Amino acid sequence: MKTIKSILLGSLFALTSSAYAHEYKAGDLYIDHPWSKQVPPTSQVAAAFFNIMNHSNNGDELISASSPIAGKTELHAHMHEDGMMKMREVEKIDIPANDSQALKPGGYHIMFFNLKEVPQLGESFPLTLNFKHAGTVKVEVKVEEATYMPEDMKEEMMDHSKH
Ligand SMILES: [Cu+2]
Repeated sequence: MKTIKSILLGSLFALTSSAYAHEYKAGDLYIDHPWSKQVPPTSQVAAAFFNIMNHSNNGDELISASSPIAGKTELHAHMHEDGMMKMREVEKIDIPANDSQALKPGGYHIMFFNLKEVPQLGESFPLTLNFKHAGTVKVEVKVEEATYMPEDMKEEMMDHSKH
């Protein structure tokens, strides 16, 4: 028999359709294709990535995030320290005026801890983003395969391989 808790958590997930564009707007900010890398069903952690375009003459900041799937949600950065890649929590993620900021593997990301239920491939889960100026926007994060890479990252790698 299903517990009430698992029924409630189960309803947080929905199958996403590729028929509609997966893009969100918060003021002058455009958030493109929020996605998460598939993790094992026993994982306690997951991460989310997306590109933010700022069509405003003023800079903005992503100041916090939250999701019902996680006990704790943090803004993270990856950085080189003593020759090693480490990740740590940051207070905010800057979004420059008339520019974009990419959250991607190896860079800035949203980190989920103490997962209450692990979203599986093909599912999506809600994420609330709080911006200093643009305010709050709720997006759906789509779970992608472990090998998934966004178009802009593919292009970056192609550029590097030319040199
Ligand atoms: Cu992290």
